[in-house]
Amino acid sequence: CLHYSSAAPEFRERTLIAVKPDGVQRRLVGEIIGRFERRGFKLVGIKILQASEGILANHYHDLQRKPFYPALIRYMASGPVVAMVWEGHNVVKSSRLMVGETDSSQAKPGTVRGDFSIHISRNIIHASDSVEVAEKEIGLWFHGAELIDWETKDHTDLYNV
Ligand code: IDP
Ligand code: MG
Repeated sequence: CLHYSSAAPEFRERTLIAVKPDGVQRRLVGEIIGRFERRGFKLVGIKILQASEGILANHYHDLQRKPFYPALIRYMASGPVVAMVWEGHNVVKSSRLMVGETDSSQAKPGTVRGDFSIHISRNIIHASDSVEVAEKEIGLWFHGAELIDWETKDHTDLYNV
């Protein structure tokens, strides 16, 4: 039955996507949402916020000792961020490919970074890099009640079930 199929865990993977302050400033929010929508992923959470130092320190915990860390935190706090949760089959892996290489000058055309940015320090967008990290990041940026479960009616068009 369609209802149970669409609820299967393999179609319920989630990732955190964030349009960084440069992406918001450059009016790229709609463009980025459009790419994820057209791909077939399902938007289950979205908000605009001024990220606090606390959330950013947690989010970039692993990069704390990097020389660029202070500049990275200043960049991420320089304006609002649009945080989103997208859901679908292999969304973590697929969204990393849609986002492109960290260093924008290495990012392939057709990717968000490869189409809209030229430097590693202003690379427009964040995407979780693994399912485990995605779960942690979603918990950091969103309250459970902000994530909306909804059934897609085009499920058989997107997946072979
Ligand atoms: P990712 O965003 O592609 O996952 P990470 O290595 O996790 O890349 O780094 C997180 C963010 O830190 C990058 O998106 C970028 O904004 C910033 N960053 C990473 N490496 C550098 C660097 O060498 N110089 C300046 N900023 C960097
Ligand atoms: Mg990363």
